[in-house]
Amino acid sequence: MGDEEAPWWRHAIVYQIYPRSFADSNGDGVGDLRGIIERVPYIASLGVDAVWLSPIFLSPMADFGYDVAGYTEVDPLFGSLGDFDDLVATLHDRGLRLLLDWVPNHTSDQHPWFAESRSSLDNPKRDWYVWRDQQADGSPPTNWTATFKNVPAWTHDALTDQSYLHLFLAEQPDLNWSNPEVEAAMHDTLRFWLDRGVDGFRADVVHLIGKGDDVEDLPDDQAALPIISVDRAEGHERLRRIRALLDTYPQEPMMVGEVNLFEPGVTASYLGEPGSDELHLSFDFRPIYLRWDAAAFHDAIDAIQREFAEPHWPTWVLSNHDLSRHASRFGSDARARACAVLSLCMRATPFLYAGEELGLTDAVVPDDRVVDPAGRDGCRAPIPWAAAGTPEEGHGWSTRPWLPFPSNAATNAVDAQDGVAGSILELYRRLTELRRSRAVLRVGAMHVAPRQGSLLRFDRSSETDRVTVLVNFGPTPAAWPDDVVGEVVVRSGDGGDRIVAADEALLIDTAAGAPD
Ligand code: TEU
Repeated sequence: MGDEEAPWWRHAIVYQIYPRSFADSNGDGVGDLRGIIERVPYIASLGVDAVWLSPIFLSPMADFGYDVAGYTEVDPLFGSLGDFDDLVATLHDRGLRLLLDWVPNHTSDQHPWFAESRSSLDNPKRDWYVWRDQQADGSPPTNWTATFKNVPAWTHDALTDQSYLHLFLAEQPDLNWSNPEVEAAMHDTLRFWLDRGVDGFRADVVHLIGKGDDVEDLPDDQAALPIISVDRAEGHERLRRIRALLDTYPQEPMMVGEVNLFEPGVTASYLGEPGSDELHLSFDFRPIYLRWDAAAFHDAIDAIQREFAEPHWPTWVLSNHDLSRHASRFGSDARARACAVLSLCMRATPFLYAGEELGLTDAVVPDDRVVDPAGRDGCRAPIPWAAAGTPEEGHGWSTRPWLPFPSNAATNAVDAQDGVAGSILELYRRLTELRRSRAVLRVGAMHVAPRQGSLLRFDRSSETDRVTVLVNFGPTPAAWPDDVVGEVVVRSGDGGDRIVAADEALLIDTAAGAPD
């Protein structure tokens, strides 16, 4: 697909903000929408194109917003609908798009729909959720286990002596997507935000909407974690109807789905046929589970590029709010810097998790500060805007925030890196600027070279331009392959002439040496 015709989301770099931890405008120790508005100049300075906000909706926060009690209300912790409108306007003024996090599989148990559903066997909304009798021996209706706490995915409710399904916490009852009223109500929630000008959605565990009230026992290995097993034809039909709704809006809304499935080709299948009737983009999480190893990266990248070949288009993500940050997983600044080159030169829409541009590591969270039921607090630590502070306080936050700061907050704070040559922040800015100015990095074809020891190599090419990326995953320097002829545009480390240092990545301009 030529550069000009490519839709915006193929060109975009998306920046994920975890609102609780980004910036706090009212001094309650929790980030909010006004805080984000104040930092829009910073976001724009990163050279990203769109912001994805983790959920900001009314929520009792059992899962920090992924338990929604009102899909069309902003939680007062984050601000008001007026603040939201201001955020949209402020971002749009800068040419930045906004994606919201839509949570279609489950609501909060405090959602009025669930309150009604739970109230009696014959309530009109009873069938909006999945209710079943216990088995004769008192055991849960099926063998499914919930994510997070290793408990049954069913909770018994004494009021009506039935159990309801929840693939996550008991506070997150699953909606019954077999019920057309549920589907219609959820479509309305999309319309509400699209009418207010949002540019799209990240759809939480969206493959799970293929499930409705058709729940039966699963083989033991699948029952242990049903969220990575549910892959049903109905999900595709329901996504086609969502896509048809999105396509009626002039802002070309984009939906990127969290598809937590791992069989080869399955995440791409949620883009539909021929790449235009289901999700626009689908997360593929194979990269976030890789160890620092050339062969592992090679094979994952190669598989993703093949499975998401035209007319599909892949995403690329190394960190998010659900698992240890990649600077911590890979364990060194050099590797985090190499990842910046890798991520921003990939044929994919890169999703950056706020703070990765600072090289942030996870926070060390003492037992008495743990708040997440699934142990994910470390990667959700607040952004350090200023170097001055302790693990608990300061760093540009007026009040002690809800979680301690990342372990490298002082050295890697925004004000310690802003404008500082050689900082990882400036490396990210240089790379986003290059991706913007050099179309081959955004939409050029990608060829992944065969495995070559510790060196990963891929080439991006168009009719008029060509670049090569080399990443050395090994502990010792590696030589450039002989046939790579060109000049280094960006290097993440300090290797020498025709040398890639250990844990270093290079972007090389090979256009001059490209064969005609
Ligand atoms: O995550 C789905 C999911 O599969 C993760 O829960 C993952 O398995 C886990 O975090 C690994 O530790 C989405 C959201 O990203 C997550 O934050 C929510 O908690 C979850 O859905 C429920 O809405």
